[in-house]
Amino acid sequence: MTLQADARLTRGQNLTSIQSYLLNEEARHPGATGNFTWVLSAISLSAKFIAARCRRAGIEQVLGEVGAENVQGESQQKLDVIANESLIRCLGSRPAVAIVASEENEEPLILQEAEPGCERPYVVLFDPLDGSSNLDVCGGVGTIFSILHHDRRAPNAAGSVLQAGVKQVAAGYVLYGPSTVLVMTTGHGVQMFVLDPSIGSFLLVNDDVRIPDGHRSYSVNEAYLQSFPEGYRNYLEWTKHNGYSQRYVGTMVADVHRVLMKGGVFLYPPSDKAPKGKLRLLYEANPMSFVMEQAGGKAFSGTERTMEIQPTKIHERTSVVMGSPSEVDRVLSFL
Ligand code: P6P
Repeated sequence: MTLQADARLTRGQNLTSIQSYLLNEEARHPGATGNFTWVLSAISLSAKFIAARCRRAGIEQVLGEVGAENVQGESQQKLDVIANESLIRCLGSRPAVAIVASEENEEPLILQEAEPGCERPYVVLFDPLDGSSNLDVCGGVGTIFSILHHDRRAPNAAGSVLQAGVKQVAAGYVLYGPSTVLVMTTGHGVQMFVLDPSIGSFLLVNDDVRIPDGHRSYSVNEAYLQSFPEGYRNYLEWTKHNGYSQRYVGTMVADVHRVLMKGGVFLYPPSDKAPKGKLRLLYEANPMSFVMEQAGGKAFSGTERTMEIQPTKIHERTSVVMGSPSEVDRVLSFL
């Protein structure tokens, strides 16, 4: 056998893991310290752990509620807690992560005072298990993450967390469905990876995800239709006479991923039950908006671009309209 690799034996095997992708990207930035790569690899490691636990949820006694409520007043699922702890532990082991903020924690956690040597430590915000109430019915659930630079001038941890979405240096999500998909952006387009459980690696399947335009489909919980503001009701009435389909899982990651793959629009308007909208600005709307915009889509909260909203509270909520540019424009025209 000659020494050079005999490609015939591995032809067609995808061997671009998320680690090799990130290291290649890092090599393209001469000043890179590797800290950013470490943070993303921590998220990837935690995602593999969460995926494994979700796969066995019905076997291990981790379904159901823990009997406690989270800061949102929502009953915590056991896997919410497991996912949250895995992310905190994986990120906590990285010197470059100064602060984490989670849907499951009232206040941000200061993992370590930023080491003097670490010139640009990061803040990582996440929803550890979005849509976890779907777990008991084997529905798609997800992890959403957003990465910011730690703002040392901020008076406290919360101050460093409260940055507008345009300040994100990276964002993405993991969808735990029939396969486990990790979609991310660092501001240079959108990359998609799929977990190959046989080798335990996320493999690159698309290095430039673009949202299709022109697909007549919308995703909203129409049970609240009567309490939506008039503009949204008029748009949804219009769709009924113009050949639209409707899809809704009830997990933002699953619904938005379908819109990213197929086109259309995802809506969570204000309602009587959620006057500002239900979704959280910092660790749901902003990261998903970053991905959507980087894939050629649009993301608004009412008539305001979501990523330009200046947050005032960690768990503040917002309404959401995101998807194909022409469909978002159509919704906005009704608002
Ligand atoms: P509703 C899940 O609880 C979640 O936070 C998002 O993942 C999802 O888009 C939304 O709430 C679903 O809310 O009111 O339709 O059940």
